[in-house]
Amino acid sequence: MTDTELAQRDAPTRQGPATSFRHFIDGAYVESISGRTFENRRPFDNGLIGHVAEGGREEIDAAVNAARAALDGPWGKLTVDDRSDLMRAVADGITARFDDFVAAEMADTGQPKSMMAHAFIPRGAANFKVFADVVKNVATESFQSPTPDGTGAINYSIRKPKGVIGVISPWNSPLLLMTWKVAPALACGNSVIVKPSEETPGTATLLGEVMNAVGVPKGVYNVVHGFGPDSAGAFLTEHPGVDAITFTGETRTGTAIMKAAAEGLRDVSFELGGKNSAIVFADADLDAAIEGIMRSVFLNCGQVCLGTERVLVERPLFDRFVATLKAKAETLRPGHPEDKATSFGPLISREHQKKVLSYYERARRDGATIVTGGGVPDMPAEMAAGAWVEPTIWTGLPDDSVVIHEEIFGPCCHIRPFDTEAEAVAIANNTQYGLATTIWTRDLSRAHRVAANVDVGITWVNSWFLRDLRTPFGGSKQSGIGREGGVHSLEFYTELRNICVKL
Ligand code: NAD
Ligand code: 6OD
Repeated sequence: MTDTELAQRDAPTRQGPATSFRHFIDGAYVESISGRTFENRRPFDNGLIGHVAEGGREEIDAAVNAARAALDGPWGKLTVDDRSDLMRAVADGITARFDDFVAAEMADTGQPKSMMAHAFIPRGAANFKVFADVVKNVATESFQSPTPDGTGAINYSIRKPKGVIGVISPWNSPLLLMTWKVAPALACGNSVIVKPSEETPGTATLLGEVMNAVGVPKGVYNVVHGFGPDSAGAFLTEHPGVDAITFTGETRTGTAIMKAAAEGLRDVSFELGGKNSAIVFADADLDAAIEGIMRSVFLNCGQVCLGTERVLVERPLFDRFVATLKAKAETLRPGHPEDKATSFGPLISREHQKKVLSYYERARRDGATIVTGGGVPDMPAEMAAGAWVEPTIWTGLPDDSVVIHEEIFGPCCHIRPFDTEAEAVAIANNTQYGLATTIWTRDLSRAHRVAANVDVGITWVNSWFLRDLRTPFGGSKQSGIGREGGVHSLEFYTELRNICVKL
């Protein structure tokens, strides 16, 4: 049997009531060495999807060895063109298994099927296509240097892969966020060990089948499941055989990972939390602003790092804006992810539901006016055990409320009036985070001015989450370290080496 046939034979079974999610190491699906597994449950009804292998130090060792051997083997010898072709094949492989990816992500996240099918899964494939092109089209620099003997020298640089990359990803858009890192890492010639979120093991596992099917050499893409502290996540970041770590998740997890990476001076790229603002000026196209802010607050049940939790509205528009957003929010329909009428999914887990509801309670205690929501929706009995919360809008919170300063990561926002542009910018910047903002105005000079003054890595004007994958993506302040996207990803996933030739 070939490796691919073996891996296909060993692929996670999707028949019967429970699916197993095994590690994917050295091109094959493997059981938990310790025999420990944990449950994976559906957020919309808390039903069991299956059991996930829990990785420990031995699995991480095996994955690091496989990843290192891949670099020393055929993978390390491929030309850029060959790698680029393989990345395109991976993209096509995801598309060929589109329904399986949609089903896996939908089960793990509980979000509406339409959202998976139209946005998040196609983006997983697009990530591989974009970086297949990027690596083929980037030149390196060259300098001519004078020398005392007059003959001169030429300097030119070459890019080398960093080596074995640890990829630690979150649950809120699992395939998109994981491939946003895996695709450039592989396109640049690295090998990867992915530690997907314990909440969403599905698509990372499935991607192993695609890697084998299209002929990515074994050991290039590895997946080890598990948790963070004292588990696969921490063991991966602590492993001396991991050359660099790319992480998306909470800011405090980033702090722990950075400490681990300090040992051995390994490089990190961090995409972290946010408490993003939207700034709506009175001259904005109200319909467009409402439509954009509906998405930025409620898409993915508010679990988007770029999402808006603080809406600032110029006073003359304030009452109308609040009433219109309330009316729209009340049209959101929670329901089964496969139901076409569903426009609103659950939170990722009952644990996260508890956290979000604690902020709903805190807002009440801090004196918020609850414009809409604030609780748990009535769901049909078969979904009542799911992690549901209501879309929620507040006004009237004091500026020092934790609800305004801490990332909630739920379908909620506070709307606050402002009177001047300077005040809006000051409020927007009054946070430890600096990920994204969205500005709504018809005055383009003002839009450019405000965009330059809000301290965030990503600003949208009259839009939100419009992504060109060639652009720099990342956060300011405590929202991240480094930029990924287009050629910027090459800065992290490769090392530039200078070669000086005396003529
Ligand atoms: P999280 O930090 O709890 O977990 C993310 C990943 O890190 C998981 O795989 C987890 O198992 C792992 N992990 C946890 N502790 C670890 C440790 N000590 N060592 C190694 N790995 C560890 O984040 P989450 O709850 O999965 O995701 C939500 C968070 O991610 C939010 O804060 C959100 O803003 C952020 N996020 C940021 C971006 C961005 O681009 N800036 C994108 C998406 C999500
Ligand atoms: O679109 C992307 O590249 C990206 N990193 C999105 C992040 C979404 C956060 O939830």
